[in-house]
Amino acid sequence: MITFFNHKHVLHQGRQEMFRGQMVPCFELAARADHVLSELTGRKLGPVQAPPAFDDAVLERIHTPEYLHFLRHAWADWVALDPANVDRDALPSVWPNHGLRKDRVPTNFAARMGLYAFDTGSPLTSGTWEAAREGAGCALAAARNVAEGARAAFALSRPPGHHAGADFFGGYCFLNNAALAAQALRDHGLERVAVLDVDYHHGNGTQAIFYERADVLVTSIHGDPQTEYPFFLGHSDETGLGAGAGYNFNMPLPRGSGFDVWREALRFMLRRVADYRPQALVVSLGLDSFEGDPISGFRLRSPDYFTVGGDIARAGLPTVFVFEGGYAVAQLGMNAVNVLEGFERRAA
Ligand code: SP5
Ligand code: ZN
Repeated sequence: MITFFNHKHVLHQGRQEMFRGQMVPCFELAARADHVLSELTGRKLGPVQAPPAFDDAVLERIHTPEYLHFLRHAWADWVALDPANVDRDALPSVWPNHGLRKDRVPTNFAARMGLYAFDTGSPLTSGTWEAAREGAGCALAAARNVAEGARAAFALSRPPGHHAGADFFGGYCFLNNAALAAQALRDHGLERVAVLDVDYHHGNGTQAIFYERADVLVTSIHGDPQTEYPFFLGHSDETGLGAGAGYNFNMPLPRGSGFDVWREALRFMLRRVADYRPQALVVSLGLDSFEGDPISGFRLRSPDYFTVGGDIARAGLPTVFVFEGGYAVAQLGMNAVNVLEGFERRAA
């Protein structure tokens, strides 16, 4: 399969995120994407290309113009606040929750950071917009490739996307690449698209974006939000709303779950996908379900990822893989490519 690689990913390199009241080094490192790329190349998975140019207007298919405006200008605004900020990443410190108003956009930059963010773990840097924008281009290119008849394509990019909503960032995510891919498939004329999110963390952004829509089914397997990030969404009783009622499925699993339990959940979700009769599948491919992941709690082993890829291939759907989380950097390339190779073997 073809891979669209975001060469600009290095422009986004957060320094620190907040954890238990302290600043700790970011887990979402530039080396992540490079390891996957070198493994892909070494194992000859297929051609690797840069995504073609695209018009920013397509981002508004998923994100609000106000939020995009904020992201595009955030770094300049941050530095305007204090010239010394060029050497500091931007993080929010105040949020309009608990009865505070969200209907006015403050001019104060720190306040606008809080309006558009939901955590203190997602530093915004000088190159965040450019990196995220090019990553969106990878997702759009992969979707187009699949809409034009490819069996599968891979969008290899960072920062990841599935925690980002129409008008918010968080969880290391700024633009929702998987949602952009699903929407692009719709806009290329496919009537029903399914999303399968296998990242350890619930894809709250993707769920929120499609929650009231029947044309994109969202399914997710993840750590139980009672104990796992992002905590405030991802329960099994979230099944969609309005026109979207019945088109959202969550399978939270306890921390410590191994591949036997996880694979049962995958099979359950693939049945929901099959029942929906989609014309294409978007996989939010997080590898943080790995036993060695430093911030997660499932126990999948490296060879299990071949099986994951094979199971997904047996759905028989044109498939866009979108890279998400996974923080065991040394094994990340192997685990990601095991999924893709497992898929290709079964799909052939
Ligand atoms: C895309 C994605 O996987 N985003 C995940 C964001 C998780 N952010 C919260 C991380 C909490 C870190 N916990 C550190 C535990 C250290 N032992
Ligand atoms: Zn994750």
